[in-house]
Amino acid sequence: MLKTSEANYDGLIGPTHNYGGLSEGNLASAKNKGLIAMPREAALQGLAKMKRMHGAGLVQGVLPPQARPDVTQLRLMGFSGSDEQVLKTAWMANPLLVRNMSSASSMWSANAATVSPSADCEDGRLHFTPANLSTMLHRSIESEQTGKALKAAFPDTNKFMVHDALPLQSTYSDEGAANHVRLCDDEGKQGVELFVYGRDAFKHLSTKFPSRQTLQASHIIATHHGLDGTRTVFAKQAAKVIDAGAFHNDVVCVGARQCLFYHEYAFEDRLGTLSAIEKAAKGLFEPQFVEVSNEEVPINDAITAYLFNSMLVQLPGKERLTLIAPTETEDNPYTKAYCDRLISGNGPIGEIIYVDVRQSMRNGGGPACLRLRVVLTPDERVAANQKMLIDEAMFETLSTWVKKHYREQLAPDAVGDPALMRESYAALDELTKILGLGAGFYSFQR
Ligand code: SUG
Repeated sequence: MLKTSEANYDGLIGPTHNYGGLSEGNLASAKNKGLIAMPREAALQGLAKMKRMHGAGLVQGVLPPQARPDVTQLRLMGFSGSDEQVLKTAWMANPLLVRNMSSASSMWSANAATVSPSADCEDGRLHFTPANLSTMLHRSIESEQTGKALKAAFPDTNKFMVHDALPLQSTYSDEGAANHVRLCDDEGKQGVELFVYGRDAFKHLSTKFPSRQTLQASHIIATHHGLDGTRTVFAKQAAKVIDAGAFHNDVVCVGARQCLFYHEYAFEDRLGTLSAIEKAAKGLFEPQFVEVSNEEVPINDAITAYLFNSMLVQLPGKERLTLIAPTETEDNPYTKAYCDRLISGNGPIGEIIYVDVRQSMRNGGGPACLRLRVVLTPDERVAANQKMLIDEAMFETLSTWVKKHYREQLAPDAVGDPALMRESYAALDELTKILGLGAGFYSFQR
């Protein structure tokens, strides 16, 4: 019998995947700027992770890439003519703008939206708020299409509520589920939602690097979703970890079920945060805190090896949780030694699986960045768009599609090439049918 469980919706890596160095404060993006990217390999790595999760017994969904370059945006900037003319003239006038309009960044679906399971929401529906991603230009153009993709994946408005993104203004900066953790006894029961913000927009900035999530945005989302205030916690991310390169909370913290796994430096007020979680969970479950000290894993190693950007999952048939970590965590002596100790102990995490998502990692996107968690009751799962779920057959179809359409290599300047635009749009046009997205899903189809 089906039971309520957590599905992962991964962002399918798009054909313009490249290293543009567009994200200030994201150390990998800055370091790898200008490298030759491998879009085909990147997309296949992402699909291999999805297949593995499906094979391990989890519900696995997929969200389509967005159309890039985003010619609609370039038109708003004043460029006109055919799509090719728009791209050519924009590239001549302002290549950096075109680079921003060409990123495949919607692959990091942990930033697609904040999701609250129906068990937590007052109206009993599953709520989504697409993230406005207002801090980074190349990401600030994602939310409208994300909303459409979520509505295509979760069409029944009696069961699902897809809100509009918050206004595109810095007070409301929102980066979605990457700054949100849900803890619970069992996925189907009421849980505790933890919102981690980098700054209070009404106070002075305290970080050198951008803090992309505001307290104000988190408050509004919790209100829109109809969450119970006594079961909701707002915690400030430590300024020093943002400046060390943790541009989202999910670079230093991940949680699942009763377990919160985090670096000791993650929160500005560590003890206050833990006791607020304990208070919010009272009567529901006993939180289990797995804290990693800076002595065991120095913060800089935690960030470069992306230990906490792992998926923490409850695999069917396993007693303890499994950490799906990037291979970079295995390569780093501190994080590898820590992981070995972790699973030999008797805490809530009992197994580690390392996955290769190196192409995405070079842009600062680990296994957890690539997925949006959606808790689905059996009814909700049936109501979801079945064509956007991955099984063996869909994995084969999508792998064949990638091999047919994607370039093997891509230098950042290739995004000014109209041929790449034509290839990408042709690929996405075919994808609309594969995923049952409906005609006119992409603006170039309208
Ligand atoms: O927003 N990188 C993404 C990585 C997002 C990772 N997501 C989570 N941690 N949940 C970002 O910084 C780099 C693109 C470039 O430089 O070409 C980029 O957008």
